[in-house]
Amino acid sequence: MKNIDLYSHVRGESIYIDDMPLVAGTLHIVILYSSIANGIILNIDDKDAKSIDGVHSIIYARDIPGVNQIGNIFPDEPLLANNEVHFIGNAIGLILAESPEIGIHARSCVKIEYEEKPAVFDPREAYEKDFLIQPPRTFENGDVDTIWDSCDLVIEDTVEIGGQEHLYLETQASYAIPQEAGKLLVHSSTQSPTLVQKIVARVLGLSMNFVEIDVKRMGGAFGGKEDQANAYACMAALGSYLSNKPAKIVLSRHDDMHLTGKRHPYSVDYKIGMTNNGKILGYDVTFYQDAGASADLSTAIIERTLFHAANAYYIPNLRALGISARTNFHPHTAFRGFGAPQAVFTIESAIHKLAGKSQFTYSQLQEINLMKDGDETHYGQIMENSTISTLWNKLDDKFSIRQKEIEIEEYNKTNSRYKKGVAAFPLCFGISFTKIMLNQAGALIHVYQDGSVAISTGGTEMGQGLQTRMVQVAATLFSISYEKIKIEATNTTRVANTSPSAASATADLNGKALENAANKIIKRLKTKAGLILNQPEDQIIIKNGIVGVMDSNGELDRDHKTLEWDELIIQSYLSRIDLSAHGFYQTPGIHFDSNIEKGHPFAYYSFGTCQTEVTLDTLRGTFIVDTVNVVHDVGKLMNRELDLGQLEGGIVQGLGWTLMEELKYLDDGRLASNTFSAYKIPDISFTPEMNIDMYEHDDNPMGIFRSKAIGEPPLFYGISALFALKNAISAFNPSNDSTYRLPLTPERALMDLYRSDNS
Ligand code: LUZ
Ligand code: MOS
Repeated sequence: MKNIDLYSHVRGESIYIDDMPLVAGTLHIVILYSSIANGIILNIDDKDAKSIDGVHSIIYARDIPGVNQIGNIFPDEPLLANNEVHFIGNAIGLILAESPEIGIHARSCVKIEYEEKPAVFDPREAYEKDFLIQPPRTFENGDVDTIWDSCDLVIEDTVEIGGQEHLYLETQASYAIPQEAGKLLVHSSTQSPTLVQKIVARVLGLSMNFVEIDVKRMGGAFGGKEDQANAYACMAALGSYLSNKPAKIVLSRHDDMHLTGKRHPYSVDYKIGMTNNGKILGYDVTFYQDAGASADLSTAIIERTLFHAANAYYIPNLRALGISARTNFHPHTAFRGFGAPQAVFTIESAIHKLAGKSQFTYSQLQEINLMKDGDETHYGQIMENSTISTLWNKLDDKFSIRQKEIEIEEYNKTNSRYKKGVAAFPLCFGISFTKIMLNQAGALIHVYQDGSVAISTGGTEMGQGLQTRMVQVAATLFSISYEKIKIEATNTTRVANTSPSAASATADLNGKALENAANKIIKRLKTKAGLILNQPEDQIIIKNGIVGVMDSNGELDRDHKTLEWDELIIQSYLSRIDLSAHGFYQTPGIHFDSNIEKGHPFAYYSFGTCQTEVTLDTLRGTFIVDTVNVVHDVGKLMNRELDLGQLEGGIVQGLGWTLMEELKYLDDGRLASNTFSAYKIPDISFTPEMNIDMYEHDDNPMGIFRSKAIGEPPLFYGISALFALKNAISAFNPSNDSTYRLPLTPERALMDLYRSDNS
């Protein structure tokens, strides 16, 4: 099935918030924000700004009718500053103007005086000063402290990991429109409609049933709109509520880059030990997470870091400590992978470093330590249905892991200007929200009298194709044509209590809720059809829009009387049968006890392997990623085009994180890489050849139609490129012993090519 948005996307006809026709009287919001990283506001002089023609008003914290608090997990984030500011970009006031241009001009006329305070930009320093979001957490198994004596090789090192800007094509946006009797309709570019509803209601002092959130689609999100869309929806809602006019906010790219948090930078210490036969026995790792100025989702993200400390390996003695430290940066947030990429990069760095000090290659150590069914993870979940060894073997069969390394060694012997590098990589990623409570979803189906169908779920469309998949689910279950089904915008009045569209779990959760709703309607329809066809209802079958009786093979009996779908629907309607149903799903079997940090948090795991080859120009430090070869477990393939879209997009986004995208801040904490020219993301000419092999099987009942989650896992493949590049650098400069640091940009590669020590 093709993406249902294909034609409107290509023709530029798809509607995003900034494309919506303006309601008369709409005011435009421009945010007044802090230009210092930490301090107290002494005075705001906005007289000149207010006197500008077309400026309606300027709103501050004191004008908020409800609670000035947008923090969800922790209440530590005011919507608008109460005297204090904690990062550059901290919102102070909202300028309501007749056009965005007038608002921007007015902003330049406001003078703010501050008393500056020292700021902290380093999570280790924040930890020393006890600036913590929550007490550190430890996940542990075995006995790490005593295992080192049993190891033949023990190393310790530090890893530095950079953040990543989401760069969704559509910036943060919201449009609030007053309704009658005090109700408010808020269009929001959010992954989390219910969270936005809850926080808007809190800020305005309304109950949730006075706030309707509507999400047609987002122009990309990548985690950046899981929590951070809240603020902008609240701003539009507040502007609208106080002015009693429609109010709209669409961030400029520049404001979006300054105000919104990124993927979390981490600084990590580890110790790892193995035996002479390559078995890793112990791993002790401490993650210092740079959370930024408020909690946002940082605690959930560090939790996922701890879960993924061992990636796809079995390590019998492991201790992972997670420190979420408060700094004076924009609050960092969810980003595809949600803390797991930092964990996976760290364990891969440790294994790569071990390989360099032993007689094994990196890929040999990876293979020796792969997890097997029956292994217990450090958080207590027993591995089952693992395909990781199968995938590794398939990668080897198809792309010859060791042989490729030997070919590249040969190439490097005879080439000096260009050096090549290759690295293989296994991935294990847990599927489910780590907060058990979030693993629920609802759906709503209406079948209309003419046989057409409207479906709604709590999932949101961000370009990933969720809506297409949901139509496919309904069409398959009813066995009618896709054209008969229309999917509605996600709206809190149709489906309530939605979980964020996140954690790669959206199609599973909402698809299964939809399945639950569809089955209720199908059951009623079969009862009616049984009466019409004069057969027991369990003998009725609906197949490709035809309703009839099953033959001995369970197929439609062509010799028996049949009727069309549309005819069954109208007959059911005339018999006063309910043609609507609500469906619900909660993931069964998952649990976690955070007192002992053990449980079974994941419904299943996503597995995959890849092999990446790079070519490095040793004169310039520039490189190309030649190929990324992938063998990925997709379960029972449901939609090849959509899965391929996620695989290719994820790989390229992962490569951007590891090799190109570098966030640069000035000494005062100001983001310097605040434009597309200063912050480089992969473009089409950077995109490597990708050979993607989808490994298909039938063994995943926890996925929708036995498929497997595909949203986040492919991003991790970008990690292998960094090790391939490191190998290419070492082929030229064997004495290079530089820090494991991400991203490894051309600039850094050049320095590593000509460095002579660990400087
Ligand atoms: N969001 C969330 C996520 O709230 N919980 C999670 O476990 C998660 N995992 C991945 C991505 N987003
Ligand atoms: Mo996400 S990082 O699945 O919003």
